[in-house]
Amino acid sequence: EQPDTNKIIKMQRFNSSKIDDIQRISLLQRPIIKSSDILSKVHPIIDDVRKRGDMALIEYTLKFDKVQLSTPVISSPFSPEDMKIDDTTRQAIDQAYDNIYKFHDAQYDRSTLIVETMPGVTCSRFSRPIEKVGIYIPGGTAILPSTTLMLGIPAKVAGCKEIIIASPPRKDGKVVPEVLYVAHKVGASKVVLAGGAQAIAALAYGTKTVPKVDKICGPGNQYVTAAKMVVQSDSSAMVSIDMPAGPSELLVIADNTSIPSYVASDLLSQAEHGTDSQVVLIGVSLTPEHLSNIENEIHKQASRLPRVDIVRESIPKSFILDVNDMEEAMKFSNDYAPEHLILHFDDADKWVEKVQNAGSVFVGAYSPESCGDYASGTNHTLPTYGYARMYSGVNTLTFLKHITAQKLTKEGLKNLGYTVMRLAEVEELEAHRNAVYVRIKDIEKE
Ligand code: HSO
Ligand code: ZN
Repeated sequence: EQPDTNKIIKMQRFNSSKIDDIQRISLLQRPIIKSSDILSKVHPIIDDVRKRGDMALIEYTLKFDKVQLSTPVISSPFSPEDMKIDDTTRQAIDQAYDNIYKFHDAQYDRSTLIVETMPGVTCSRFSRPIEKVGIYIPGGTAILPSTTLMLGIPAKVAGCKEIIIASPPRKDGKVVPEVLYVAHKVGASKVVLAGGAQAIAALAYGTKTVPKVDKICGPGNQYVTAAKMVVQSDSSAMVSIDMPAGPSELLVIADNTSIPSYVASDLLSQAEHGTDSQVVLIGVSLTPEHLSNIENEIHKQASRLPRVDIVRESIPKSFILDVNDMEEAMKFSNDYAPEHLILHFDDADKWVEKVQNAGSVFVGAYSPESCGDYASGTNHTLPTYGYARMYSGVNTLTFLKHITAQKLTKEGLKNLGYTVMRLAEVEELEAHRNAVYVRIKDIEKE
C-alpha cells in the first residue's frame, strides 16, 4: 500500500481533563506483542542451531539474510581492509568512544566493600567480570556502530575476558566496516556473521566456531528478544540476558518556554527508528499557538526526512497529551516509564528529582536525545515497554557480578554462634546448628 504523501503528518491529541481512567490507561499501554506466534517460529530455529551448529547457522543466514557464507565467524585480528572508514567517521567514533569509556569507567567501583557487622564478624563484597559475553548488534534498517560502542565499551571496562559480537552480514558477506572498527577498539575476539534467533542460539549453546557465552546483551527485533528469553529460561544453556527489549520510545515534557522546532526534531528523531516507535509529547498548559507551531514543525521537518515513510506510520500512532501543570506531566511520565525522557522547559534541572521511572533523562533545551544515542557518554541500551520501572539500562555493572565473603574469628563466632544456633533450631535444621556447636564447644573450653 502506497503512503498518502499529501496527508498532514500529525500526532493524535488528548486532553487530560477530558479523558476518563480507561482512556488514560490505554494511553499508558504499549501495543501488545503476540509472543506465542513468535515463539513457535523461534523454537525450531534454536533447536536446529543447537543440533547442527555452524551448518544451521550458515543455512539460516542464506535463508533470512540472502548471504552465502563459507564460515559464520571472523576472528581478531580483523583485517585493516575490512575496517576501512573515512577520517571524519573515525574521529567521530573515537570521540564517542572516549566519552562513553569515561562515563562507564567511572561507574566501576573496583574497591572491596568491607564491613565488620559485629566484633570478629567481617563481611566483604568484591566484583568480577562475567568471563564471556555475547553482544548482539541488529542489522535491519540502520547500521549501528553506536550500539556496538554502547555494549562493547562497558564489557571492556568491566574486564570481560572474551567479547563476541553477533550481527547479520551485509549483502557482500562482510561486517559493516564501522561496526568492525568498533569491535576492534573494544577488543572483541570474534564477530559472528548472523542475526535473529539463530545468532542468539549460537551464542547461548556455542558451535564449533562460536564460543558459548555466559551472558547475551543487546537490542533486537521480536525474534531476537523471544530467542533471548527462551535461552535464558533453558537451564542447560546456562546463560543470562540484559533485559527484554521493545521498540524505541521517547516522552517529551514541554511548556510554553520550549522551542517548537527543537521539540519536533526530538520527537522525529525517535519516530524515525521504526514504524512501531512510540513518541509522546506532554504539553504543559500550551497555548493553542505554541501547540500549532510544534505541530507545523513536525509536519515540515518530517516531510523532508529520508525516512519519511517510517515517520508517516509512527507519528500518527503517537500522541500529544495536554495537561494543566508540571506535577501532572511528571505523574503521567512516571506512570508511562519511558525509555527516554526529555525535560524541555526553563527550570528543567529542578524537576529531575521528581523522575521516578525512566531509562535516561535529557535535561533542558540543549540536550537532544541524539547526543545520548551516540556520544555524550551515557548508554543508549535502555529499558522500553514500561520496564524502566524495574530495570536499569545497560551499564558497567551489566558485565560484572558481585561475590561476597566473610571471615569470623573465634571471638566473632562466640559472639554470633548462639543466634545462628537458635535460628537453626527454629528451622529444625540440626546439621546447621551443629556446624556452630562443634566449634563453640571447643572455644568455650579454652
Ligand atoms: N535511540 C536508540 C538508539 C540509537 N539511536 C542507535 C541511533 N542509533 C535506542 O532507543
Ligand atoms: Zn535513536
